Amino acid sequence: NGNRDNSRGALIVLEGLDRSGKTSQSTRLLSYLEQQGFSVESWRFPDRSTCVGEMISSYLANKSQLDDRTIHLLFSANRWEKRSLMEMKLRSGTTLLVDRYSYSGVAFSSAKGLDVEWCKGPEMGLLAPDLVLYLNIPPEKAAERGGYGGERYEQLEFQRKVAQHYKMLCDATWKIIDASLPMEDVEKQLREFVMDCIATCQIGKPLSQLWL
Ligand code: Z5A
Repeated sequence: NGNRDNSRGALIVLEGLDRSGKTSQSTRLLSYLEQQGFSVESWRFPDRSTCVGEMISSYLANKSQLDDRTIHLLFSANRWEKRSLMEMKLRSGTTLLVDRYSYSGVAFSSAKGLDVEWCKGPEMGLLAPDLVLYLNIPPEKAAERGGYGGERYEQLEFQRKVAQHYKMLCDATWKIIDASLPMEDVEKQLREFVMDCIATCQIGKPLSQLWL
């Protein structure tokens, strides 16, 4: 790839509740695509390695308290600080597999009671994903997987609300996958969607902006 003018990498996002299998599937997809010879990277949000990411991490670990709007804006800023790098990678032909993105931002904050449109505001103008893989799992079933850790938001009742709020964000770029199936079956479905998506980006699908 990379020899046609408008050829680019694909922006592929994995979304879903805590324990839905995003990290596992993104690792599997990464090695599959590497084996196929694609230029590909695996990213995740929050990116805890930046200064903003450290503030988010401390909040999630309950080591600091922040107003709901403040933490919402920090999650968003954490995506904005990676936007130009993201665009550069995509334009140079690298496909990005991104574990959580703006949909997590809006679903989690609106599940706390913030207005959905207000939540979308700071996400507008970020790069729009070419494909969103939503790993769909009943919150009860996700909770059974290894149990929740001690982070904020890792509570069944709250995850139920988040699931409802995710549903409101579903658009044409979403594929909903049954994530309660065995890992191999989930992976097989994801591979097909991903390969199709990469092909359309290679032939020059333009990059677009989110929610504008
Ligand atoms: N958050 C936010 O509020 N606003 C934002 O803008 C963003 C995030 C970006 C931290 O995210 C929190 O930040 C998150 C949302 C909020 N809070 N919650 N909840 P994070 O990314 O750091 O944490 P996470 O996404 O919740 O990660 P996770 O716990 O690692 O979940 P996962 O990646 O989806 O699952 P996994 O690690 O691949 O799998 C979990 C376990 O299930 C593991 O033992 C697997 O072996 C097992 N598993 C996976 N798939 C299967 C299948 N198919 N069958 C059986 N068992 C399986």
